[in-house]
Amino acid sequence: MHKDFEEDVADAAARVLETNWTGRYTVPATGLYPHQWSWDSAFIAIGTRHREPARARAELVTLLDAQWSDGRVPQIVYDVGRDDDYAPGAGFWRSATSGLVQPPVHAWAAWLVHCADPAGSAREGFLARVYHRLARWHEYLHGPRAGAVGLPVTKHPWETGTDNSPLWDAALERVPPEARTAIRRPDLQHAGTGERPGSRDYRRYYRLAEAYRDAGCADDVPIGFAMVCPLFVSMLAVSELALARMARSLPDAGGGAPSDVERGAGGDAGTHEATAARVVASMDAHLWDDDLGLYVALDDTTGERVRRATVNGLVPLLLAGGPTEARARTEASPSAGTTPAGTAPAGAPAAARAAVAGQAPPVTGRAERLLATLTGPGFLGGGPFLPSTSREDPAFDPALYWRGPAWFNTSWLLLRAVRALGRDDLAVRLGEHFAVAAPEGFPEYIDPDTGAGRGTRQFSWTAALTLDARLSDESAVLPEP
Ligand code: 9WN
Repeated sequence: MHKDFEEDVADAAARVLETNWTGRYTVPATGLYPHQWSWDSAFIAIGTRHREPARARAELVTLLDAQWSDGRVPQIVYDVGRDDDYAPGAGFWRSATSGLVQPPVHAWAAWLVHCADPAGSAREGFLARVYHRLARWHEYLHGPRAGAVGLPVTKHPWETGTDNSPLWDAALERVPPEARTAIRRPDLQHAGTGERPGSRDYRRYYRLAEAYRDAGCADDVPIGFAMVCPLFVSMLAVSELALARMARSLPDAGGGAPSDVERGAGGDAGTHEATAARVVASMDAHLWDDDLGLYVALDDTTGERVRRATVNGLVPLLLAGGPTEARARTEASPSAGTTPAGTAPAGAPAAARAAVAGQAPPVTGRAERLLATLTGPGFLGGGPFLPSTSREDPAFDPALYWRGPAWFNTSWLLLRAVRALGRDDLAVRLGEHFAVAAPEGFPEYIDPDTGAGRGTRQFSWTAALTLDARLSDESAVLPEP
């Protein structure tokens, strides 16, 4: 692509982020989403780091300032002055934040933000400011949120970030579509007909949110929805590995003596790696679907796997060389935490050693199956863009929110995964997604067949991840500064 065009795109993306910046955080979209959203801020920081690294750090610090005392990082931090513009708002929650959460992309984002400007990060003591808070966030997920197989459960479709994915259909069916709250839908003013969840979905969403709120957002009270999502779990595993990187880097980044870091309240680097390996092993054992060739969700209430093919189930490809290899890495070397940054333990398999060194690991086992599914007829083999729900799933709808449209964050996640695996051909394919962002006005999502924009426009993570896809040449999921 022509260099001037590339610069125009980057400038246009940066302008969207500038417009949506409030001085402390970036709203996902000024009309539809006028508050701070949790995983949006992580993706936004990943893009903003290239041009405004201090602002990227501030984005994450602002979010973490809203962390609850139990460690949870809330789904939404409200601008109470705009409480009428999005529902449910602070009035519903009787709190300045939502009581729900979203996928834990934050530690990974913090590490990427640090790597983009290590000197500025060190000057601000950024890693030291965020590390323990991020570790407490993960402890909340591993503790009160742990389900039957030890993986964190999401208690509401909004917590998955992929709100109306068919993965949640069966569980939602059990929720009565009756809420006590009078439901307002300001969202419908900002998206086309047939692009947002319907009123029956919303009555169930409110019913669940009311039950959670009325239980004081306590996690030991069953509210009728508890789902393990492969995308959420993958983000936790990658983010644990990011915490390990941070723990090792903290002395250099102004975070204190090495002994504090290794034995700090958040746990040492080796503990984070062992936790990541445990998460991956459990995902591997409980969420893999050999017929579909991808990971699926698990219903923690019934113990049943939800056998639907969605992009959520491809995201574990990020765990370089496939989850089996990542697990083998730590099992092979219980002393992994004592190895210097940038090296892998001697007993680690080739895939893990290569991933740590930032080289393409050999593609074997489940990674190979996931790549076959990614390129198969349900996903990239069936059309130009990566749909949120497989083209072969009965619920596939190219216009409706998470039931078919291609989203920029999931294409970005898979782009990072295939780059790390050295699949440049697929990186080019997924990169094409970002070529339509600027011409379509940085839409929230696109039609997976035509690339036509859908949902709201000037959407922050679309702009941020377009910037990152264009400006970052990192090939490792977790690069070194
Ligand atoms: C509910 C803000 C959020 C994203 C979610 C996306 C959508 C909200 C909604 O917008 O969800 O959180 O009202 O639809 O599904 O991933 O974080 O951009």
